[in-house]
Amino acid sequence: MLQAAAALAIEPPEFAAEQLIQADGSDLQVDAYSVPEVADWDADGLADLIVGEKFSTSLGKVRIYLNTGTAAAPVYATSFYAQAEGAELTVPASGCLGVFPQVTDFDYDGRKDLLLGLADGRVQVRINQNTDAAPLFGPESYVQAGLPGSGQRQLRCPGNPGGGRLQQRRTARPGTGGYGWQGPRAAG
Ligand SMILES: [Ca+2]
Ligand SMILES: [Ca+2]
Repeated sequence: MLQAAAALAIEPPEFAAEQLIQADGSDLQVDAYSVPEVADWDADGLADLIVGEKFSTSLGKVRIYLNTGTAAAPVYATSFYAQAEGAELTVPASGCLGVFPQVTDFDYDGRKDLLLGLADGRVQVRINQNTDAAPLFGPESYVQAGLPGSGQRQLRCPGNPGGGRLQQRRTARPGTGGYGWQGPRAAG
């Protein structure tokens, strides 16, 4: 009862006046429909900005703004685009979404990968085929939903023999309290 009362007494957060993030000396602005995420892209200990954009009527791209300042006072340089298979990574865009990027180690190999939310509702996976500090991504695959509660999922990898379907099982990550996926990787 006392805990419930204490929870009700929590004050809502108050925010300072808005400010626009600066990059290379001016307001950071992508082509359209920015979708930002904060992640340490180059593994130097400083959080960087990863921004999805609608590049054109039918294409979405992912821009990277490296932090050249400090953790407490980030300074962002000019951007570059995430690369996949030797070119700029692009996804199909539509309406008000270019791409919704999420940086995560999807195959749990210690190197960051990209999960990309698409305008058509699918979730694309791009596995990092280079180092964690200089990510370069392989071909696309898509998250497959398994049976509800089964703890299993299928990944579709177009270039993989045998129909391109790979099965992974959800397992506990020792010592982390979290979960990961074990089994064949989508690409690599
Ligand atoms: Ca960084
Ligand atoms: Ca990985």
